[in-house]
Amino acid sequence: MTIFVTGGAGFIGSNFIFFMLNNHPEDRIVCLDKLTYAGNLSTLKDIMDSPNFRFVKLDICDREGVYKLFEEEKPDVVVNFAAESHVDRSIENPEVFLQTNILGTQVLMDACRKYGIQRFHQVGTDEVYGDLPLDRPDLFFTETTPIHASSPYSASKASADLLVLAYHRTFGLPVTVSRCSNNYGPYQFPEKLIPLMIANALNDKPLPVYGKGENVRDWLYVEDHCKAIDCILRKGRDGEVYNIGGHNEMKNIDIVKLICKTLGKPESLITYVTDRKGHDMRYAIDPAKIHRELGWLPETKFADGIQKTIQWYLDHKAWWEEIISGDYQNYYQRMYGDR
Ligand code: NAD
Ligand code: TDX
Repeated sequence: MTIFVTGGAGFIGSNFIFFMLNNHPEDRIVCLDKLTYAGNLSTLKDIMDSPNFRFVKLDICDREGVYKLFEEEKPDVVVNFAAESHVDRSIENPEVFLQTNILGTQVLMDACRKYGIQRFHQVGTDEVYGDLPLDRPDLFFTETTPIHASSPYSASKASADLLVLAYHRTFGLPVTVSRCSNNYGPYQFPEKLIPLMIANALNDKPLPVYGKGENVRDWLYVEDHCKAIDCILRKGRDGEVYNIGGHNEMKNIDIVKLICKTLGKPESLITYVTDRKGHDMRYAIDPAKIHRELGWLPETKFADGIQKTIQWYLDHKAWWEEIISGDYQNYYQRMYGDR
């Protein structure tokens, strides 16, 4: 099979490519990535010369470029990771989120319709369901929970999901959608909670916790997410949505304290800053459907995954230091300067 992986120079996409090359060496992977601030080609350096891998710098909104690549490569499967993915940035500047996350997805699906495809898989997020109250630990997101997006990011991802499902119903496009909880692991851009806190702690810089740090996220080790997507590609039913998560809810503040403890840094680095606008309180996935229908279960316990992740950032300082020394600094100043 030839598999198009969009956004493969980012966090989850790159982990997915590594997983697929290791586990399905018979497949050919073509990675399409615009290389925005979040795309880092150095992440893919070890596989650049692999015979069954090709990298193409391409914006998924570039219809002509996308059609040309479909004609040339004739993909069997498309897995769409390409997106603007950071909630805080969507609050600063929503427009690019609508362009990439909605219109880019449409271009890819139009190409699939025009050239034919066995499966278009949309990588979605649990944020489309909005949030759950802290005092109702019995509530979870299922695939039938109503869409109730809070941020421009989640609204754009919800729009994309709806469009993907509409292309299935209207045009018969063979699609699947997955909605995953928060991922953590190697190669996550140091603007997201876990890598940001690790990098700042190692540099003895303040650890900016939004509000009271009581918001709850449901954390999944990135490799478990990759395995779930692979499962859906091979066994999932067309037109279906699958929630992915591992029942691993944690308060932000507890994660930050755990990072301090593991790195031997004082909790006095923790700085409570102004809350995120519209900040979702709690996410919690019910993954019963993917377990029941496809047999998927997460394998990495948080206690192990977080230690592996912290060790990865310790062992790959050059990877994240290069990011922090670049354009990222201006962004950091804009986001945290006035807090
Ligand atoms: P990321 O920001 O690390 O990577 C996004 C990648 O997409 C980057 O390589 C970037 O260069 C590329 N990209 C952006 N715009 C593009 C465009 N117009 N054309 C081509 N490439 C473009 O994101 P991530 O955390 O790896 O997330 C990947 C996907 O998974 C996203 O769709 C996101 O919504 C979804 N998701 C993420 C999480 C999470 O916890 N990180 C959880 C659930 C779902
Ligand atoms: O500096 C920070 N301080 C802080 O308290 C940052 C960056 C975050 N936070 C809080 C906000 C959230 O409650 O930590 C929590 C996690 O924040 P993010 O890492 O920005 O993730 P989140 O907003 O939960 O969204 C993530 O999970 C779902 C991904 O970025 C999305 O792409 C995915 O869809």
